[in-house]
Amino acid sequence: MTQFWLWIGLISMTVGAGFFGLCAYRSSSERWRILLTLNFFITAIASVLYLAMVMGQGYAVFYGHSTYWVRYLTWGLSTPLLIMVIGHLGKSKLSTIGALIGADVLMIGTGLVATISPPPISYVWYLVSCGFFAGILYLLWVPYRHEAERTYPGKIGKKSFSKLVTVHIALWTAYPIVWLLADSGIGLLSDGVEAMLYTLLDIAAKVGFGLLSVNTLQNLEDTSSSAIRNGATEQVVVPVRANR
Ligand code: RET
Repeated sequence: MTQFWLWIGLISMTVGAGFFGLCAYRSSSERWRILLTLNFFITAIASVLYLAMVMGQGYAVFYGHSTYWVRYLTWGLSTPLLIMVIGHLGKSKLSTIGALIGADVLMIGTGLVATISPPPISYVWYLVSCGFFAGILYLLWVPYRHEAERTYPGKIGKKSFSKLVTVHIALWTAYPIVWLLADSGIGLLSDGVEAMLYTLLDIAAKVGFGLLSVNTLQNLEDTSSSAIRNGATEQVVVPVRANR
């Protein structure tokens, strides 16, 4: 069962990377190219990870529990890119993106230490990692959302960023829950179910979230261009009236 889900992961990530890569190559504006290139690398990193896991690499047994430690290595690379995607969409301040990436790297790093430590020390590291995760949730929900809504005032901006942040938080929150239920934590899930859940989460958080980010940029651009069109009409109408 584990092998089946790893293959599903490899195929989905490769298709996703091909799609985002092709779109990035064909994109007409810099804003789109940046977004699609980031999504390409997020899925490309994941396909490399799944290829390694399909071939039985990056796997080890620590203190009686088995784990694909290579996941943490690739999460350490792909999650900062996911943060850059949302920062790019919201035109966030560098200080906000920097804080998010800092907390993220520490969350994944301490999560890896939790995974390779024996209990009860593993739970101490798990809690430390959850502390950094709580920092990420705060940064996304408060400063990030407010900055983005200030950049895109109006209904569409508010709706787009609330949806983006809510989906992001919901998906990311599932990872520590799986960790706790799997062999790394209380051991309630078999290796096959763990592989299935992580694969489904990875597909949703990388390919699904990538598609959502594309949809969000499309909505934001549609709103900005209709605002410019409305503004332009007023500028044309006003001088014409004044001349009469
Ligand atoms: C761990 C265990 C320790 C506690 C916490 C975790 C959080 C992991 C997260 C991973 C997200 C990964 C994504 C990958 C996509 O490329 C390390 C499981 C809080 C949030 C989105």
